[in-house]
Amino acid sequence: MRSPASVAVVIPAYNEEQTVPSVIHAARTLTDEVVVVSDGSTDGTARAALSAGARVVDLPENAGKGPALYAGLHATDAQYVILLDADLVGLTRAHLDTLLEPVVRGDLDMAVGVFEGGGFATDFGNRMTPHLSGQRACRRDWLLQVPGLASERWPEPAITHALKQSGVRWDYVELSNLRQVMKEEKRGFWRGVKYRTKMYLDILGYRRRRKRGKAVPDQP
Ligand SMILES: Nc1nc2c(ncn2[C@@H]2O[C@H](COP(=O)(O)OP(=O)(O)OP(=O)(O)O)[C@@H](O)[C@H]2O)c(=O)[nH]1
Ligand SMILES: [Mg+2]
Repeated sequence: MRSPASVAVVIPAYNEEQTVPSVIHAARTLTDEVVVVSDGSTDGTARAALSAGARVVDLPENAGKGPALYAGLHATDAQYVILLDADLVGLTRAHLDTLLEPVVRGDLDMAVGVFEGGGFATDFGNRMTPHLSGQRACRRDWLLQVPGLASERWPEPAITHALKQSGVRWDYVELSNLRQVMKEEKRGFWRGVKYRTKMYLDILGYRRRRKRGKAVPDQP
């Protein structure tokens, strides 16, 4: 049985036409409320997401994962949200339950998914930087008040900071036999390396932006 629309799955997707359909199909085994946000994708991401049964927020300009998430959270009124990356391979309903159940039970305010047994490269990457995981479940209203969410291109450092500051209960949960397509595979080796370098530089700059007051609370 499907759960009511108190749970939405929000998927930021930038040029992910290859993998987003299967992520949506798995998400729709849990809820009809599956929101994909594409901002300026130049491939068929929005069309593929629509065909796979998602609600699509298609923004004209690329602004980053954080602004996309923020727009997606406003496109639903569900109480709980599961955040997923669009490049997952092997996603099943069991992974969604693993993320959501501790939150709905009230044991955690946020569950953060880490890959286990999905392949050396992605397991290793995820184990090195589990705090950057895109797989999470929490209450939608908590996430919406995270300072910087709407303005940070890569929102995970802002979320991590908010988790520490607010003292909410969070923990990692294992997502077995799940992996993602790495940037070097998606974009080609050198473009992938370039994109990855830019991502890490942006993430490393978060603390400085926050201290300068540039990662500020967001207005709806
Ligand atoms: N809407 C939107 N989504 C984005 C943007 N940048 C990244 N994403 C999505 O955010 C998710 C994570 O991005 P990736 O580029 O795969 O980053 P990652 O998984 O942390 O990086 P690697 O492990 O290094 O490949 C994917 O679903 C992307 O499509 C963006 O600018 N806009
Ligand atoms: Mg990825």
